[in-house]
Amino acid sequence: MLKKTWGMAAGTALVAAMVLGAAGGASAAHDDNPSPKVGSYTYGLASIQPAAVPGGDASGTTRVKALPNGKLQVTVEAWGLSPNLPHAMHLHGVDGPALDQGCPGPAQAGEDGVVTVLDGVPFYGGILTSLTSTGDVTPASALALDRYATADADGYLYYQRTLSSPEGYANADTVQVIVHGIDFDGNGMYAFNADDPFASRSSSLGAGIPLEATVPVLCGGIAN
Ligand SMILES: [Ca+2]
Ligand SMILES: [Ca+2]
Ligand SMILES: [Cu+2]
Repeated sequence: MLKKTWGMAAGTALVAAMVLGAAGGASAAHDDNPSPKVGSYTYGLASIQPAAVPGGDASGTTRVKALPNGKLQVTVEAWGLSPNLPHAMHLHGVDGPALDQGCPGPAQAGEDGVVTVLDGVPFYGGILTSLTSTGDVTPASALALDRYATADADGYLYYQRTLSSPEGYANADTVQVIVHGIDFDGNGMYAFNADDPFASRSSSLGAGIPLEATVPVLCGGIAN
């Protein structure tokens, strides 16, 4: 389980490194938008990691629904995640005019063989909204793992929350939904394990954060 010490440090690092300003001017229409008042966008969530990365083979779906009252309902369903662990999830977006870069894939892993959070940023951008289950949803909660949905013993995760005024609203048709967290060594926690080739590594967000806690697993968006 998470240690509060690095969890807090992680939040700070994320804010410093990744927060983008309010999403600007996204106005692109979407083929599946059923009405001008209710925008509902359904995405498939696809695995990001190369096949050689243990625990990276997951799948899922998500629906981002802009309600007429200005709220945003986000639903995430996923299979094949690391079981019995919380999974940080965010709406990511690229700031500026509607611009969707799609999702990163195995090709973005580079020499270390893993697609880290920062490897994916050129594609999915920074964090617009933290998809926590309770409390704050700003980027400050990016790694508040005690408030994220937990996958069950089979690696199934369900999340639904109606957000009052999320930054993701303006970009509801261009955001990427990213699900994070792989228990590489299967020991039931996100932690450093010097004996494991993957669990021994640090997150791209900070040397004190285990790669396990932040590594992106699933990505979905309009470009999929
Ligand atoms: Ca990499
Ligand atoms: Ca582990
Ligand atoms: Cu994220």
